[in-house]
Amino acid sequence: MKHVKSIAAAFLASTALATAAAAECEITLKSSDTHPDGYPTVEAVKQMGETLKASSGGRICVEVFHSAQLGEEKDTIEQTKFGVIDLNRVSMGPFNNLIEETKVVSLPYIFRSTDHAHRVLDGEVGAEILAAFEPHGFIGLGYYDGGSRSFYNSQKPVRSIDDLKGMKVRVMQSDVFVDMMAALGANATPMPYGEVYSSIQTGVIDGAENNWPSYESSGHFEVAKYYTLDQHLIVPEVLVMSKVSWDKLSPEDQQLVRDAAAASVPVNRELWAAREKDSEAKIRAAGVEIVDAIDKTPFIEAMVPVYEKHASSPKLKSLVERIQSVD
Ligand code: GTR
Repeated sequence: MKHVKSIAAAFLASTALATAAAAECEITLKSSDTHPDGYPTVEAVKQMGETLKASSGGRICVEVFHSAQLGEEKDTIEQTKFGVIDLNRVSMGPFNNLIEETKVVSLPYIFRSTDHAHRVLDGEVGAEILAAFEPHGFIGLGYYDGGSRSFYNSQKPVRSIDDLKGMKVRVMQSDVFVDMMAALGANATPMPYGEVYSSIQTGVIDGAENNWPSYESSGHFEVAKYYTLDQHLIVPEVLVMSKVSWDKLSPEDQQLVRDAAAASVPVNRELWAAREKDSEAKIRAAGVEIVDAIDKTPFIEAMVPVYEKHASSPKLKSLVERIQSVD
């Protein structure tokens, strides 16, 4: 945290100078995030904005609209494609049906750990997947942390795959996750994040799946009190820019945007690590029944058909193999 504070202080100091030099922003980039203010992704994009404002001499600013003020992720992705929204911080999940390369980093158990994910995303495969956004109207600027996602529900502790059978579980709007649930014998209900709380509360669904910070900040832990740490997904978060907005910038300003985004990645990682611990502590103290020790092997084995269906083309298969071969 100390490191984060010092980075933040440096940003603020440089921004103060920039603000004095230039009275107002010539370009304001509108940025969307589903999470509330203070969440690590929201704060990282704000920091990116501070960096950009400073490096552009106060000309380029970022305004972050948190808490899904601009809409649910799938809708904001469309608006970003059309340049109505300039920047968007979303999960890779809702991109899966649009950009096939994003499926590879959304496959269950593709990453062995967060460290493995960092090594892959910081390397060649990560760069290739970011580059794959461009033909679809987006500029991939960087990856943020999304921890690992596990199942929670309102009915009973899940100790094995059998306990999931027949459960109605919300997933992000991606065919990969629908098939993941089918492979586990459960019924997937794809729906926007903002509808999950009331859907659990009213019994429309039995549960959902997410990481500690989202499970906590969304309040889902209040209505779904059984959490099983099966860690089936480590789905990266991604920061993208609309190609429409990007093309309006000079090459020099485009570089400033890229650099500012890159500088926000380590800030996000530090904030994430701290928030993950805080959220876990809060949830454990709230009386949630947590299944810590679960044998993941049957879950991993059940995912074979998901890989066969979603990563069988030579291109995607080779990306999977390259990810697996990263130490
Ligand atoms: C969160 C992620 C969000 C959103 C959400 C969801 O972990 O940060 O971008 O994808 O999950 O489940 O919809």
